[in-house]
Amino acid sequence: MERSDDLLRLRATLASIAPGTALRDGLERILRGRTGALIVLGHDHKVESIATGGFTLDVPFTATGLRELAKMDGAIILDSEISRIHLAAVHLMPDHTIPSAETGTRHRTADRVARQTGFPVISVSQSMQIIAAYVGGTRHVLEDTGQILSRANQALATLERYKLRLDEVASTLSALEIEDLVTVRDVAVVAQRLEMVTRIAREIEDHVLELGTDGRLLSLQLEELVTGVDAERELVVRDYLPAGRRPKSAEALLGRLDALSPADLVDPASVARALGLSASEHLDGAVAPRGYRLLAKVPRMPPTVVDRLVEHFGTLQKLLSAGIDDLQAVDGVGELRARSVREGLSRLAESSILE
Ligand code: 3AT
Ligand code: 3AT
Ligand code: MN
Repeated sequence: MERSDDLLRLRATLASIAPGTALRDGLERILRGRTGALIVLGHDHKVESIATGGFTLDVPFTATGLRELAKMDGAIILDSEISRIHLAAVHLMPDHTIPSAETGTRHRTADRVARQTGFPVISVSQSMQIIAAYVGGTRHVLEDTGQILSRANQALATLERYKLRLDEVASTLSALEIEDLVTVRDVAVVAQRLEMVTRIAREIEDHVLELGTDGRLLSLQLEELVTGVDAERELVVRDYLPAGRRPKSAEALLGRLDALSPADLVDPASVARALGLSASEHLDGAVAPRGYRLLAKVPRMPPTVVDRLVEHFGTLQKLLSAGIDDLQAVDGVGELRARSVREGLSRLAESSILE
């Protein structure tokens, strides 16, 4: 998914200070020792140019080493990989004209150094007993595992509900597709549900990242709920890509779905517009799928063969009425594969009778 650079860097930083990492261990030790710290995660000439005093160490990074060095005043400079400690007890003098809303010399320095050097800076506040990460212009305060887990579990419960609803509307769509009764609304509702599931899953992914080794169970639960959702989202878009649009533009439409505001996402008409389905006048207009999504449910079907089948037949209805011989006319489809397509589609048709 599209994400801004700052956000990507924040995620990378949160991963490097998540529970289970040596850096987090060191930060926790500093917190327990009731001293503070100012730690720059990167070392180059830019950092050197604003650093005065201190000691050059250039030793391997250890959590205990970090804790000992934090007893001294000043900043600690690590390398970006967090494998070495370069300098300690350094006085940092970032450009004081860089605006910062932080108070306290430690936190203002952390903020300015992060903005000026582009490296993440971690502060451990002695007076407030909190760990914060400064990345670019953003500040992220670390929460403890329990707090994050309780929010993550709430999100997981929501995801479970969304997923149930998605499964319902998706199987309704399958049945309508087979009977050739699909309307714009049916497609929009499935796309909407897929998008909602994707968004909440992303939120949980952020929690998983921040939880590090404490998030392993959560990660498994998430994985189980969202397997195949990304693929399904793309297949729905390709199935109903307006005629005349090149297959490449499916990505652009996914981007538009992604960019919908929460208010627009709950409105099927907005979702339909994002999918390029607005030309079909209104939500009750009939539309027909190409067949990508249902073909993907046929076991052992290589994607290239799916593409060729759709290219050849054009619509799911034509695929459904194609005989073994018709299917064999497609490049790469021999008798065996033709039979498995035929049987696979028939089985899908039988199992998706509308209630
Ligand atoms: P102590 O002997 O510990 O009092 P120090 O030289 O070790 O002094 P610190 O780095 O511990 O000094 O800083 C102590 C406080 O002094 C932190 C901050 O509130 C204040 N301080 C230090 N440098 C400045 C500065 N340039 N401008 C404003 N306040 C400063
Ligand atoms: P706390 O929340 O009290 O930890 P603070 O922002 O109030 O942080 P202080 O002025 O109390 O910060 O300074 C605490 C220490 O922060 C002093 C020094 O070890 C470190 N520090 C502050 N400014 C700098 C700087 N420019 N370079 C290196 N270390 C600094
Ligand atoms: Mn202070």
